[in-house]
Amino acid sequence: MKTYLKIIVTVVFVGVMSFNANAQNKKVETIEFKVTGVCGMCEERVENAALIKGVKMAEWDIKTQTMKVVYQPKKVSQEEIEKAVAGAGHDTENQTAPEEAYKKLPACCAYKDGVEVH
Ligand SMILES: [Cu+2]
Repeated sequence: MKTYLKIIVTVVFVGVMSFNANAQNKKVETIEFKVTGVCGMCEERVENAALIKGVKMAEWDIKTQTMKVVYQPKKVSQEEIEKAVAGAGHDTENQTAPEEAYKKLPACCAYKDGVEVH
């Protein structure tokens, strides 16, 4: 009978622990950082680029040039998210878009070449 009880306690304990670990992995945080862009096409591009693994939501505001991201810190870092956005051709607060990626942007999105927000 004692062994039986020990097994039950162990099973419950292991269950609670793995439930906790799971909850930890799913914990989300919200961050904001600057992303440069000029139009609705940019919005779609930067939001899609930010939606990498571990990112739950990405919303870019053209007026404030600010990207709001809800993500799981256990799965992805702010640096990785900003790099993904920069990789799509848009400078972020801490990452510069590679020249090749910027050159691929349509003319209406060429924010570094005097194109204003429109
Ligand atoms: Cu654009």
